[in-house]
Amino acid sequence: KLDVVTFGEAMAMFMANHPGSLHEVNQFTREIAGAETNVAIGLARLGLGSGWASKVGNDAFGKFIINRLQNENVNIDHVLLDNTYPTGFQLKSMVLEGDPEVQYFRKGSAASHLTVEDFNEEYFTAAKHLHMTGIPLAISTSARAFAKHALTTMKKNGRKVSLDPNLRPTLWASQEEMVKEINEAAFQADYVLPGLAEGEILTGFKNPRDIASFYLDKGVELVVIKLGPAGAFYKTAAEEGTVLGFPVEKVVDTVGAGDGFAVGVISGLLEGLSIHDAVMRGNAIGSLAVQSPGDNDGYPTKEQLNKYIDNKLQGVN
Ligand code: KDG
Repeated sequence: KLDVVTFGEAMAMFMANHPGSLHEVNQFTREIAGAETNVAIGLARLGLGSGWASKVGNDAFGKFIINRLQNENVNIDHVLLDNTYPTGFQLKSMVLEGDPEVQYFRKGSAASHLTVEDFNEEYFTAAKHLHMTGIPLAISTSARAFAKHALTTMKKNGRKVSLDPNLRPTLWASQEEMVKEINEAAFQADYVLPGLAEGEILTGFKNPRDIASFYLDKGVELVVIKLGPAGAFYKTAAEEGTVLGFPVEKVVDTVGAGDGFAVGVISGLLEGLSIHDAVMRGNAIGSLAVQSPGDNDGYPTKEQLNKYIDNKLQGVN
């Protein structure tokens, strides 16, 4: 039984085992990357029915991704195996502070060959909720068509849709096209979850309240703007507020925090929490994510999450 479905490109990820420029690193650990698979894994860890639809190459990386998702209890009934195109991969550096360097090897990947014909309406509409990001809109025209079709089909069937812009300027031909395409999709979504810098690029506004109003005016129900360590700002037509972030002693790797945040917000809203508490759950998972090296290895089970939130609220570490 699916609660949430998502789709996109998963990659094998080689994470540097020591700091330095990527071209100098000799040792890497293989992991799985992909914004949407991160979200699918995070939701499944919390016990939700979570499905991910895509295409992977019929190769070692594709099999690795499938095995990982199976082990994480993510439904992969609509992951297609492609005999022609390969699974993409990426390298990620280790940094002592700031964001790591990421280099992609994904052009022409199996996932970028997703087409509208690969879309399975029955599979998608079996879920209550679609989570999508801006990345499939960027990787190819056929994947973009798939993404738009998924979004309109889910809306037509009365399902909720959340959209994380996940701006990846290097995957787009121009900033203008990126802004236009992502906003067009965001206007159809129910929940829009940008980072503050992303919101500024997409709307031209600097203030979280103005960024949120830009989307609310277009019919979006809820906008949540990620403020990094400061937490997040949320706004609907009826309410708004800021939820403080969870303090973190040592940031190990920032990638995957935004996806963890989405896991918290989506699962919280599906479980009927107030917006404030769902955003707090997002902050909690985001703060756990930055404390571990992989994208998704810090995401908690339900029990770990509840314990973490309770301890933080009581001021215990
Ligand atoms: O959000 C994390 C992602 O950026 C990472 O897993 C890789 O999906 C990815 C991408 O395309 O950048």
